[in-house]
Amino acid sequence: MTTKSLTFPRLFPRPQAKWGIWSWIGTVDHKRIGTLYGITAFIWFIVGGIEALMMRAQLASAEASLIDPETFNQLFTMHGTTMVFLVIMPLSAAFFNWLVPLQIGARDVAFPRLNALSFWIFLFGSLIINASWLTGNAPNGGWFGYAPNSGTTFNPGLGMTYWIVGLNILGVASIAAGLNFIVTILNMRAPGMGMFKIPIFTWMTLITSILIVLAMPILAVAGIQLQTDRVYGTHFFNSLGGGDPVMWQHIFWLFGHPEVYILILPAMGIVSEVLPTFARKPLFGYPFVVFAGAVIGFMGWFVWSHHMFTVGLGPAVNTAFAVSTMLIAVPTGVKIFNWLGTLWGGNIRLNTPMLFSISFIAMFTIGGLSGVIHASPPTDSQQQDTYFVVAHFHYVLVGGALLGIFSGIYFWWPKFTGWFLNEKLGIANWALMMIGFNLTFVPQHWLGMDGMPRRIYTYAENMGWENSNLASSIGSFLLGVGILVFIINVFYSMMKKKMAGADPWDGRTLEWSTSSPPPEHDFDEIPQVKYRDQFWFDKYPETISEYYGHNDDDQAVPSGAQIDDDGEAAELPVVSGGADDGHGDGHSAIHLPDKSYYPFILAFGLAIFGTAFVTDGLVLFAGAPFFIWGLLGWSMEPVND
Ligand code: HEM
Ligand SMILES: [Cu+2]
Repeated sequence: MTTKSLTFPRLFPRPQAKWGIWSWIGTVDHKRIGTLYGITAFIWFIVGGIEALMMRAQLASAEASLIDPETFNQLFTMHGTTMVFLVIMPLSAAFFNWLVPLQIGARDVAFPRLNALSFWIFLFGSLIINASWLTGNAPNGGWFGYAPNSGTTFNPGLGMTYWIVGLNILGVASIAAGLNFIVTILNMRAPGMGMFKIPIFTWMTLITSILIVLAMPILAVAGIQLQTDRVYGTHFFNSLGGGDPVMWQHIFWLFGHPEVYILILPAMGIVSEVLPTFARKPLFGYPFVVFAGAVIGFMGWFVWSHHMFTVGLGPAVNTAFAVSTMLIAVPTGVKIFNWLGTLWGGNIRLNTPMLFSISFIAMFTIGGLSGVIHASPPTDSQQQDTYFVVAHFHYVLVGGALLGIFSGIYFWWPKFTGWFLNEKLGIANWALMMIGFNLTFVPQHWLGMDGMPRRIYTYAENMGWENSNLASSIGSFLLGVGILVFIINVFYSMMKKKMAGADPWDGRTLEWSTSSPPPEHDFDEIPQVKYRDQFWFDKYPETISEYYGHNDDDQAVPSGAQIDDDGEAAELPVVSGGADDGHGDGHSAIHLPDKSYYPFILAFGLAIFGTAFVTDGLVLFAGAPFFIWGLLGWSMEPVND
């Protein structure tokens, strides 16, 4: 008995166009979704950067009046929120999307339409938050929105509602993407690729995705509680109503500290791919780097109150969190030593991606060390809420995450596009960013030690902070020029188009075995994996014995065999490219997910729902048709129609 599957009437045909806007709106291709994340996040990086430069212009001299206090509050809130949720996270997602299927030998992620949905929800969420600028009501309560300041008593405007609604919508996008990558990495690896043959970047993607799926719901709960306090008069964080504003801090940092690892682990994965390639050595201590990443991800849940040493939780609690925070320096140190071990004795090529990766190690270590300094409650009680803290987190987020991401951009750009970014402009980009970055944030360490509070829109002339602030502001504009040189490099190289070929760097992992850019189906044949760095050993089989102490044929695996983690072989039909699949529909044996508009339509409906919270409840009804249409169309979308 055949089951008749329900179909939902198509209001317009499935997207077929290979190019043009409709091909992007209907795409479910992980590579295209990666590109969409990359371009969108880079545009927000420019916006977040301009917000930062406006603040630095205001702080370049004492008692300046370029920017009024309320606007300054909105600037640092939007800058912090933008850089964390609209720049570093989606730039990492751009790499996850582009690289994970290629690195594990798959043709796409596990849920391609869900992947598209994540991107569109992210886009609409980011537009909703930034639309607040147009209403003059941008969020102003800081990127961690402390209660009771973020409640309506002190903040009656819609700014913090934009913040909460926007972050909750972004949370949906991140959680959906996180689930997608966990399932993809656990289920879609090529035959033979056991867990300890997965490239490090993909491992860090897995750990980051698990953190995202666990941490984002916590922020969502806090956001909903704050929103009901703001709109429906509940008292979660209102002490007059029996609530507790300190509870907001606990809930926010329970999310917030794992969040910093969500920001840094992808960059650590990138650096762990770049260093071996340009040192021409396998990563030193691969298992230790994997375990250190997992331990960091795990211990990251037990340190959140180090953000609250001065709240008054008492010596016992402070001591416990001081110890857990200092302990987390150990797995971080293990990674740093393994990166240095990889460089040690290597045949080093100092090109742009390598310069960014080596700078990452140095700058991140500086940020890590200032972190260990204020992991001790007594010193933190002097540094809390000063520019020392601002310097610390910019060393780990700009010196760490951002420099790591730039290394990845220069490293995989030839794979994404088929052509190189210009090396000379690349070095200029790196040098300007490094000089600008250090000139911006080094002086902030001693400004903080000298008592300059963070988030002040100006300072008195007699404080003696002028020179350091002027240097810091000049540095930030130099950093801005560095980013400008990067943009020039992209357009200049696009004109020059110096072609790169499939494997321009003599890479080690599977993404370099495909063409540049890869074909839509990624691999003509699903790769067979026997070793970590399989592509390297495909190219240099003679080196296998050097690394594994045996020759290739000892461990020969029949082609097409499915290998589980213990290396046991099981017969599977060989999947090869091009052959007709016998459906008489001209489709080859390579099945690719079909394009679909429904993720876009569903995300659009959800976004309209969100705007109802900052406009009028009735707007919900405008979102409902799109939401229902998207949901039903998607769930009843036939395959290959
Ligand atoms: C690219 C150059 C950057 C410059 C020049 C810069 C500059 C600034 C400035 C001036 C502030 C306000 C400090 C205060 O008044 O307390 C700030 C705050 C902040 N920045 Fe950056 N920043 C940059 C990049 C980044 C990046 C890449 C991140 C990554 C996530 C980031 C995250 C933050 C956060 C979270 C805050 C705190 C906002 C708050 O107090 O609510 N910044 N930054
Ligand atoms: Cu923390």
